[in-house]
This record gives sequence, C-alpha cells and structure tokens, in this order.
Amino acid sequence: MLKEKIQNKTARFGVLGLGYVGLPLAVEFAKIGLKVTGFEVDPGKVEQLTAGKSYIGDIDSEELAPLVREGLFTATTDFDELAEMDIISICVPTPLSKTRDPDMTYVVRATQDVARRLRKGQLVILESTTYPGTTDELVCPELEASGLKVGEDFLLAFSPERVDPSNPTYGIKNTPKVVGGVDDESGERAHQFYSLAIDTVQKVSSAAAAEMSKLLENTFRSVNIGLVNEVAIMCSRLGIDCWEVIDAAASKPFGFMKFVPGPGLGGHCIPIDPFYLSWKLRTLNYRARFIELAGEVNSEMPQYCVDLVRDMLNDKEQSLKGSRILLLGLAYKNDVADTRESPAIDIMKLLEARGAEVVYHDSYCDSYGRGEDEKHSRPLTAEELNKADCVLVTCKHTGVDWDLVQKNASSIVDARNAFPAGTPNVVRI
Ligand code: SAJ
Repeated sequence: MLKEKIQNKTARFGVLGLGYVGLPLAVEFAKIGLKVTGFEVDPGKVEQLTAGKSYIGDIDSEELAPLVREGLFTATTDFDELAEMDIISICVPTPLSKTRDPDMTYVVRATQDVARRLRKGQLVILESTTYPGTTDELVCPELEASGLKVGEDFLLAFSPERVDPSNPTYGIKNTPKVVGGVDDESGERAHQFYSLAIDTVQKVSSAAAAEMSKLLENTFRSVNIGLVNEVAIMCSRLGIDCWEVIDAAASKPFGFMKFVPGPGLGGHCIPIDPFYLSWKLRTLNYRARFIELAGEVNSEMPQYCVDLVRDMLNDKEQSLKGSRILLLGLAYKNDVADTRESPAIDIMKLLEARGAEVVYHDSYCDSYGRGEDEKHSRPLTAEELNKADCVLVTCKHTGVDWDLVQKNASSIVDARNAFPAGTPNVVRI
C-alpha cells in the first residue's frame, strides 16, 4: 500500500517542525508534486507560510508562494492532520541542556504528538541530529505506546539532516541523504521515499548507524577546527603566520582537508552534536577524548581573541576597562544571519565583564538582545571606526569595505583572515 502510494506520488507527506531543516525538506517534496503538510507549534510561522512568505534564508518566498497557491504545501498548527499523512518526518531541535546533556524535550514532545495520531501503514522518520540509539530506544517505544507495533503496523527510520545554511552549491536535492530503518522494510521504504526528490540516497543497515554517521560528520568538523585553532595558537607562539601555513598545507591535493581558525565554534550543530555522542559513550563507561579536547580548545578561542585585544590596547597603554571595542560580525559564521552559539556573543560578554564598551556592526543582524541589553548594528562609517579603540573582526561577511576599516581603525584584531599578513595595525589570530 505505502509502496504504491510512494511510487505514484499520491503519498501525503507531513513535516513536523518548519525550521532551517523542515521547511526546505517540505518545499523540495512539494516541488515534485507531492501534497505536503507542514506542522508547526508557532502560529506566527504558519501565518507567514500560508501567506507564501519564507522566514528561512535558504527558501525564497517566490519559490514558496506558488506551492502554497497550488495547494501543494500547506502549514498548520492542527496536529490531528498527522493522521492523514503517509510519511512523517520529525525535524525538531536537539539542543544541549544547561548541564550540557542532550535535551530531548522537543523530540519526545513531537514523537508523542505523532503517537496520538499514529495509524496503520504510516512511515515515521526522525531527522534531528541525536545520539545513536535514540530512534530505537526513545522514539520507537513512544510510538508503540499507541498500541501499534513497529514493523507490523507502522515503519520507523532515521535520516540525518545535512543542511549547510547559505551554501550556494548544495541544497536538499543534491546533497546525498543517509537513511537507516529500525528494520529492513522501514529502511527500504524511507530509501524509496527520499529517492523521489533527492538525487542520491544511501541506505545503511540500521537507524543507529545512520545516527552515528551524522555524529561522525560533525565531530570530524569540530575536532579538525579544534586542531587548526590550536595550530593558530602554536604559530602565534612561534612567530609564524598560521594562515600562510594552512594555505601551504592545503596545496596538498590528497590526504588533507582545509579548515581555518576562528573566534570560536558557533551554530546549533558543530558545537553541540559531538556532545550527544560523548554523552552516550559516558553512559557506556567510555570517555570520548577527542570530542572533549576539541571542545576545550574551541571554547577557549573567544578568550584568546579577548587577550589579543587586551594586548593591542596595552601596547597603546590603554586598558580594556573603559575602552570602546567594535565587533565586525555578530553571526556565528560568515554570510549568515544566525547568532545562535555565536562566539562573537561570548566575546562581547567577556569584554563587557572587563569593563569595555562593546558595539557591533553586522549587516545580517540588525539587533541583538532584549530590553536594556538590546544592541543595534552600528553603521560601518569612518566616524564609527575612529571612535573604536580596537576593532575585532569576528565575521568576514561579503560586502564589508575592508579598505574603509583599515584606513580608519587604529587597532584591528583579525580572527577571520580579512586582512593580508603584514597589514599595518592588524594582528591576525
Ligand atoms: N568554523 C571554523 N573553521 C572552519 C569551519 C567552520 O572556525 O574551518 C566555524 C564556523 O565559523 C562556525 C562553526 O565552525 O562558527 C560551524 O561552522 P559550519 O559551517 O561547520 O557549521 P554549520 O552549523 O553552519 O553547518 C554545518 C554544516 N556545514 C558544513 O558541512 C560546511 C554541516 O556540517 C551540517 O549539515 C550542519 O552543520 C548540521 O546541521 O549539522
């Protein structure tokens, strides 16, 4: 039954959670003619989407609006409509708690929402990045609490999202997708379904293998970024320019992959996902040392940048206290508007804790914070630059007038390779 519905594209697709993962996924399947329903707890988002307006950078409203008009994509807060779906993908956040343990609240709530409407013949797919075992040990029992049995009544798989925000080359359709079922039929059906809209779908033998593959991907990034951040610190002590060294190493056409140092690790994936893996292994009495060490090095980078600012001011016989520091970039990485886990925010707090006045310019982030702590992006003008005792480059956004910065800033700490080696008044990390 489900196999035929997928084959003739009459299957109804439901996406639970319409964020930077869920909305692009929903749109991709609506674009091939499937009737897709997006489920959101936020009525404001549903209202915007119903008006054909996208709030996700990677989805243009011009692309979304026709799909809404033609009834191919609808958004709703009515979770009872989940019962009408044939396939349901769960795309909700998996953050860390205050004690840096996995916070599964969103996944459990979403799974319970599905379980209350679960019916025979449905395929449920978890997309949220999580520790190996989540789909089998947490999601499956919640769904079977409905009285239905996995494999007999419904199917269940895991397929990690691989969205790289603002990546101009790779989107949902042309990014290979990994799928793994809690049983073979679940894996087969998930593979068949995703293959409708995604060019390459790789099936692995289990949901846990699919969960683990995603954590390997992001741990690989976190560990290599940690390595290159430590190389930057070592080069600084050696009086060597690390950017030159990295570029030279990157000339190796095999066996090397270029990563660059920065002000720290931001975003809602790389600083977080590896700790899902180390947490799971701790429950099995194993210490994931690379993950923990990379976490230590990466989380020290904001302080390292603050120390460079402090030293630059010190050379001018100025203290951090009472100085005005201009951050160029508040986002967590170049050319995105997202400030979640942004190292620039950590740097702002560290500087303010030492009595510095901190202002920022970021064309992607008009304002940050709330109430009396709210800050607005300052205009990037000669006057603003002249007023700063030190400028700290925390993002290398496209379109910034670096000549204007260099000509008007008395001291610059460059954490993003915005200036070439040897630029006057510039210290690079
Ligand atoms: N960063 C460095 N040096 C580097 C690369 C990144 O300092 O060489 C920093 C960035 O500035 C940023 C952080 O690391 O603060 C994370 O950057 P990122 O691009 O690795 O992370 P995300 O969260 O934007 O997206 C990543 C995806 N990125 C890439 O593959 C390039 C991908 O790993 C995942 O699909 C996604 O996280 C996710 O959802 O897991």
